[in-house]
Amino acid sequence: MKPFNPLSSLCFVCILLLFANAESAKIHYHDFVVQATLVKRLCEIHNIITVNGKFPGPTLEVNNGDTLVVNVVNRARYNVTIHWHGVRQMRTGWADGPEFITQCPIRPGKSYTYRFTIQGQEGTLWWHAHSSWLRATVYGALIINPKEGEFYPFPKPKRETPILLGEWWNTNPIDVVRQATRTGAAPNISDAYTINSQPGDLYKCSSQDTTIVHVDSGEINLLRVINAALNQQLFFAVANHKLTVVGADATYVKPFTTSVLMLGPGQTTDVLIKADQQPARYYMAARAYASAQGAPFDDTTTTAILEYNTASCSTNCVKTKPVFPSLPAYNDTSTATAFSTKFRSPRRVEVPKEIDENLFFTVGLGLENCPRGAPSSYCQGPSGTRFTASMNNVSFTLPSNNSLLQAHYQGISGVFSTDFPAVPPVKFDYTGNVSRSLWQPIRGTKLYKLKYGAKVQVVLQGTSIFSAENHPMHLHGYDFYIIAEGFGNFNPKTDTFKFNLIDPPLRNTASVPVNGWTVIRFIANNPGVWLMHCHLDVHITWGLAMAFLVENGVCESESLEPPPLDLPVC
Ligand SMILES: *[C@@H]1O[C@H](CO)[C@@H](O)[C@H](O)[C@H]1NC(C)=O
Ligand SMILES: *[C@@H]1O[C@H](CO)[C@@H](O)[C@H](O)[C@H]1NC(C)=O
Ligand SMILES: *[C@@H]1O[C@H](CO)[C@@H](O)[C@H](O)[C@H]1NC(C)=O
Ligand SMILES: *[C@@H]1O[C@H](CO)[C@@H](O)[C@H](O)[C@H]1NC(C)=O
Ligand SMILES: *[C@@H]1O[C@H](CO)[C@@H](O)[C@H](O)[C@H]1NC(C)=O
Ligand SMILES: *[C@@H]1O[C@H](CO)[C@@H](O)[C@H](O)[C@H]1NC(C)=O
Ligand SMILES: [Cu+2]
Repeated sequence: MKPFNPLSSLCFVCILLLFANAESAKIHYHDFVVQATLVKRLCEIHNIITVNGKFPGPTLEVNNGDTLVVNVVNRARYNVTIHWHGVRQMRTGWADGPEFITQCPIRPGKSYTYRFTIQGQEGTLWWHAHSSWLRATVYGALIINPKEGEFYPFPKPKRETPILLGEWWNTNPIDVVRQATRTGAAPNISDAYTINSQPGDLYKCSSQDTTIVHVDSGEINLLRVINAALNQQLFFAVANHKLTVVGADATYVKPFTTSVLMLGPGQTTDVLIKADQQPARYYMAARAYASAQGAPFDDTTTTAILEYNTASCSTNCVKTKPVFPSLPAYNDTSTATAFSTKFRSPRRVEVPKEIDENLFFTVGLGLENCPRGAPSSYCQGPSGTRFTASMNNVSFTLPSNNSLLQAHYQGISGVFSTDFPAVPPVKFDYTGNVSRSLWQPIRGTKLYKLKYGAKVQVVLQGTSIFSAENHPMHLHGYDFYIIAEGFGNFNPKTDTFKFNLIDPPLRNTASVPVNGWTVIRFIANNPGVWLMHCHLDVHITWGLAMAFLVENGVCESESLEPPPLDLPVC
């Protein structure tokens, strides 16, 4: 670490910033005990991993500017870490959570306290385990209200309801991913989707426990919809009711009305729903947006019930059958696109204009040839291969004896390299019929280094290697502007004109269209090591990830904080 000189004039401004904005902020203390818990779903009892025995896990509610101190105690038999999805974690990368990226895992019997402050974010985020596939059951909502004395940019709704969309396996999800890693085949698809952890009426043994959202006629409810599913983009709709989108990923958006939402895993969408229909019972339902042609997927539908209070009855009365919403076809890419291109910031925003780092990353699947001498049981992918995935032809491998952030901070070499390519090593027709000779990426733990304050543009280009599909790309430690998206190969000559540099939406997870591309921009003003990855856990398992190493700026307020004393070691 360079010595910090507070007298340097550059740092003067930083210090002022450091002490501004401290007044009404609160500190919230929580204990998260990660533990095995018996739950019954789909007629079977399973021992799942939860936080505090709750499924979904506890909802955290704070105000913008508050600090969270969460002591995570691991009483489960797996390594675990918790990620605070979408929280900027300014200078507090140690609290971000992805295992072997910003920390070593919390081993069974151990604990770690995450400390971080919410700065300038309002709306809905969530938290989830970020080790192996534990997030299948270890997740919950993180609600950020405006600062005290400040208000939503829309009339305060009468009620607010978190709607967590999840995915359920009739078996241990850790066994599912371990089997896939052992065989190289695609992991088993799930058995159900869930709303607030309940599959709902359309599944066996589930009607009793269907999630019910009560409303009074005429009132407005704010639904905070979170896609916590492991491997599936989901459409969501409520019968007979329009939804007014007012926020996403904890930023406000220019309100627009729609009858259906599409969320990739990791994304949140805040919608206002007015109880302006006949008092009755209406289904809210979610099911797959499955963009990959021919790939198997869970085609079941989860439901909850929006129940007008005058239409509810407690005993001795027959409940009317709820009205069912119309949902798009599983492969309805036009509806998904029409929805995602409606997002705008509420007003003009400062999008970085002069770009310092013009990056082009391909994202997609691949197949790895069976290593010489490996048993066929190890190569159960298509034609005796193993599934893989990559960005710019690098399939990301996690270190196993250190975290990237610790290795960076302590200057330990041999854990990662900083030669992640700025552009694909080979240019080809990304969305065409790609030659088989290009399908096998290399493996590596490669980071891309960014100077503090660099203005970054990344074109995320989907490939059609093996099969094209929509990838929900998530960047840790940042929100980014989504300035354009489109189909086919990105063409800088013709597509640059489509850039929205006026009022693009600010998000932490972008759905890269199937056979298409998305362009994002951000300023690298948060030092640390930040994972960028597909939020389909099946794809991150195969290596669809990379990480940025953002250097410190000149003064303390632009530098990564020192690690907490209880940071787990490997
Ligand atoms: C995955 O599915 C196959 C076929 O149905 C089954 O034999 C196997 O046990 C499943 N794996 C796990 C981990 O449940
Ligand atoms: C969607 O699937 C249906 C049948 O499953 C098929 O007829 C249709 O062509 C598909 N549409 C697209 C855009 O792939
Ligand atoms: C840590 O792992 C890396 C590669 O995974 C290896 O090169 C390095 O020698 C290991 N370091 C120690 C201390 O085991
Ligand atoms: C794709 O290209 C290969 C040769 O590179 C050819 O054998 C195959 O028929 C092509 N497939 C399609 C659908 O055009
Ligand atoms: C990825 O790298 C491997 C190994 O060099 C090469 O065989 C393959 O063609 C490359 N694919 C692409 C898309 O660059
Ligand atoms: C648990 O974490 C330790 C590092 O702290 C690692 O060595 C070990 O391989 C991990 N176990 C599993 C099952 O990933
Ligand atoms: Cu993906």
